[in-house]
Amino acid sequence: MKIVLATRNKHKVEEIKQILEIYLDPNLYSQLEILDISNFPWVPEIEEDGKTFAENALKKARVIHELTGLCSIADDSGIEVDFLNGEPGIYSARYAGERATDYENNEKLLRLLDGVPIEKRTATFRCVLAYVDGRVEKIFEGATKGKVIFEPRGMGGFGYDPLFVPDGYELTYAEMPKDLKNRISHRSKALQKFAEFLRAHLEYKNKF
Ligand code: ITT
Repeated sequence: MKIVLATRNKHKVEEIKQILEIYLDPNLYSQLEILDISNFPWVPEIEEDGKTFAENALKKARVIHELTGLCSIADDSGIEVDFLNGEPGIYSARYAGERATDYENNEKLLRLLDGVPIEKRTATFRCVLAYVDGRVEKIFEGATKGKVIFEPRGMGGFGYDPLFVPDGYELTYAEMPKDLKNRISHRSKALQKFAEFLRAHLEYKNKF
């Protein structure tokens, strides 16, 4: 079975593959051929003009399914900071501007939280996955709560990882071993639900 990940973010591609390997049994995982947009270089940029993670994820998955004819999964994700009324949220990738780097986005977030004490720096990382195969459209969500610390720590991961300490841990996402982030993250929780769906979906398809 071929699945196209509707993302241009290499870090997401890597994490999604690693997490699916955790949640799918080896036999099922080996039946999947996981592709991404880099396998289809002619696919144009997809504008994210939705008002929610779910709208954006569905749009990305639908466009990629229509253009490739294959099953598609899209991931729309970001961090919601309570003190900033949920910002950057769906604008996480472009918080400091259209082509902003992770460094610039992190700088902006720290600037806006300057002087805010740790107990008020609560945040939620959210991931919404959309699966589209032409007959079925499904949404899977995952969220992980934590805090935004005062300065970046750690070299792993991407995006806001160096600033986020999940509840119950001392390390940032960027300081953790990859497989720990992949077991507790917002993306992991959404993909665990997707893996359950896929297992049931394939069992049903194999019966007929
Ligand atoms: P695609 O749309 O091509 O998938 P993107 O990076 O633009 O790539 P989003 O629009 O979903 O994806 O924006 C997600 C942003 O949220 C991402 O660029 C990071 O800044 C942040 N983010 C999401 N998940 C993250 C994670 O696990 N760790 C750190 N930052 C994350």
